[in-house]
Amino acid sequence: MPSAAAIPVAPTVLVTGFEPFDQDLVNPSWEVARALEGASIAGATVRAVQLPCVFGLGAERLLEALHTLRPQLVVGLGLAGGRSDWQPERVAINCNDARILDNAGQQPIDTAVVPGGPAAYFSSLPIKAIVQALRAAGLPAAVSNSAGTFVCNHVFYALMHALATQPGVRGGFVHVPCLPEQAARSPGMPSMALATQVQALRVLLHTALTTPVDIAMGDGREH
Ligand code: PCA
Repeated sequence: MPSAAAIPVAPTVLVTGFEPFDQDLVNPSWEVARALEGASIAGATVRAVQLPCVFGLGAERLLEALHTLRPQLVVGLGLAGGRSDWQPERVAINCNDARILDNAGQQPIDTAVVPGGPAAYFSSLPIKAIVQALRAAGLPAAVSNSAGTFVCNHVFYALMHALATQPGVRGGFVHVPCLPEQAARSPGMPSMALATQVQALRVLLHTALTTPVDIAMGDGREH
C-alpha cells in the first residue's frame, strides 16, 4: 500500500465570501463563492468558506480556514454596493474606520488591523492579468486602489499579514457588485447576475492559477 505521502493531493484554492450585512438579506460574495464549492479549476479544488461581517471574528475565521485547508491560493470576495464591475483590490491598509456598525454592533474608528504591522500590503494576485482576462470574457472589470476601511479591508489585511510568512501561497481580495434583486430596491444601483458573477470567479481563479507573474497593463485611476 502506498504511504500517504505518495498519494498526490490536488492543490486547494480557498475562496471566502461574507454573510449579509447592513440590512441586506443576501451577500453576492458568499453566493458566488459557494456556487464553486468543490469545483476543479486548472487542477485545483475550490473550497468555499463564509466569513462573519465582524471586525476581529471575520479575520479569525479566515486564519482558521488557512490553517485547516492549507490552500495554495486564497481569494477573498466582498460586496461593494455601487460598483458596477469585478474589482481586484491592489492594496490592503492597516486601518479600521467603520462607516456603519458591523454585524456584532462594533464600529471601530481609526484603529489598526494589526497593531505595529506595516502600513499596507499589496495583493499577490496577478490583478492586471485578471482584469484583462475578465474583459476578454466580456465581463466588466477594473483594478481598485482602495478596499475601503470596513470589514473587507480588515480581512484582506489580516490575510496578507498571514501570507507574508507563508512563501509560495498567493492571495488577495476582490470586490463584487450587487445582485439584481438587491439593486431592485435601490434605484440606480448597478448590478450583475449571479450566473455572470460565478463565471467571473471561474475566469479569475483560472487566471490566478495559471499566471505566475502579473502582466504590465495600464489601468491607473484616481481611486
Ligand atoms: N462588504 C463589506 C464587508 C462585507 C462585504 O461583503 C466591505 O466592503 O467592507
